[in-house]
Amino acid sequence: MNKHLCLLSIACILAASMLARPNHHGLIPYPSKVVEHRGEARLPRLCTVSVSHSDFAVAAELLGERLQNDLSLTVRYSNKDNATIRFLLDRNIASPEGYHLAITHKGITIKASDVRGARYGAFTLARLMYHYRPVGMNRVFRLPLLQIEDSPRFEMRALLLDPARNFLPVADVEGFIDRMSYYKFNTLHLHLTDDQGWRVQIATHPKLTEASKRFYTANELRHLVRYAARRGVEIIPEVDVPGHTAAMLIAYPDLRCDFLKDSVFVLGKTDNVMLSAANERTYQVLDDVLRELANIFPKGSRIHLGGDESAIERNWAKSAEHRLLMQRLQMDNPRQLMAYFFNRVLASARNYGFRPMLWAELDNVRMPAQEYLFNYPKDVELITWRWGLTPKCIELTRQTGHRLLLAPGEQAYLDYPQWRGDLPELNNWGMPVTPLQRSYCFDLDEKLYQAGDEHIMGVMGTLWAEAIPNIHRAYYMAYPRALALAEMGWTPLAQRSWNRFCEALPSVLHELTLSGVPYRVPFEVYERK
Ligand code: TNX
Repeated sequence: MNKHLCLLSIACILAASMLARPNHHGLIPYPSKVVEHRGEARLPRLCTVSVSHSDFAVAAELLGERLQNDLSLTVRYSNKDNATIRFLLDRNIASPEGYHLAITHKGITIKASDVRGARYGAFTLARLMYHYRPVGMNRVFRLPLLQIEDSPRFEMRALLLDPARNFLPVADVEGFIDRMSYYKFNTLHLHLTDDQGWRVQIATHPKLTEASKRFYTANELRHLVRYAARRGVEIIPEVDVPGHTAAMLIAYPDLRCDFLKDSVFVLGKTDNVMLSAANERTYQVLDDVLRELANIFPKGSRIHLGGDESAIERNWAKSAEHRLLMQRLQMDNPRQLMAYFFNRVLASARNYGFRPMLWAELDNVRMPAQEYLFNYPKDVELITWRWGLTPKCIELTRQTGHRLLLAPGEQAYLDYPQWRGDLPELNNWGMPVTPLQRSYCFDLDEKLYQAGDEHIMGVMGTLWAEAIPNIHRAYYMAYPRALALAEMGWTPLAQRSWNRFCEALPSVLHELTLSGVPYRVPFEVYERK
């Protein structure tokens, strides 16, 4: 064969195989739409960045921080039209979290209608630049010519941290927020109170934090709220009542359901005590707590008020004061007192401008679960979590019209081990193993959503911390499974692909390694073929 013809056919085969290979571009969560053109754009090591709208300055700064810190590029902010990377306002982009990213020979543009979208465009670009970073002696950045149109599938992508069980210093929470926002999570649920500790200082009831060595002051939380907001993350504080309240009851024993008032219990060991629903002081203290929290969190913020795992049969059901209250309210079942209790506490929350959330509890936690524990008011957003009950919760809320966040035990409980014999090695009560593939595929395998399931708000991964002593373990348990949940929450169903996700993973893991973020190496991903 003629030498030229031979070279040409090799080139054609190579080009064809490159085009045929589905290219993930190292992107997790994968965007709604990626169009690749032939060719590449070269970027100078001194990048200029401009914004057409002052609101987008924060997106440009966050991009600059990533490029300088992770990729050693020099970034200059400019107001010229010929900057290498330009953020442009485009009011036609319908989703406030959506963006268009174009990499062309003439430079890079990120268009959005809102700072939220501009920020996500910046994060996608930072991820792409990391994936295509020059290696070895070559110092030139070459990016494929791409056009990305992207917006989230669900409005809420959340992770939960549990400083109540094991306290996390402010700086640790900041680092965690940086990382999660980069993967397009927009909500951090902070579980601030539980049996093991009350972690927010309340000026009107100082004893709440007396038993804790460490807790957040109001100013520290204010700082965290601002810090998170700059990165597009809303913090949802949780004050878990009327169960999970041992720490509160150690501080104020008079709030305790009368049945157990005289018995001694050990902080951290007892998880079945409850607040009294019959004592007016309970409502007064909770009102004070909510008023003070309203001074920390912006008006209109969400607040989570718990409602999970209340041992009603062991407490309210056996207590004389609660039996009297039931008589007065003409109730025949102590579980109905939950509606009474929460109607009062929710009234305080609303009064201070909060949007309330609760854990979805069903009256029969063994299948088949038919009813709610009580009729939740319509403005309460619910989180489904119990093993086996997510489909039921979706079905019930489809009927009642409640908005529902998905945190299925089978998929999103990031405190459970990622593989047989893996961490956590302490306080492991026989937790079910939840591998990465389950975190990625559970909702697809179970066909969790139907067309028109507008009431589903999104997804949340929970890092319950009974067995997570510090932030390093929190990262290890979260990653890479949080990436699977990030993609569940962001990427449209039609684009979800376990194989593509696995192919993009090494690039993201590399970045986590270089950033010093611990994670579990998912060896099974490499064995899957
Ligand atoms: C159940 S999930 C709880 C948490 C525990 C977790 C342990 C939920 C609403 N309540 O208090 O930490 O299980 O996996």
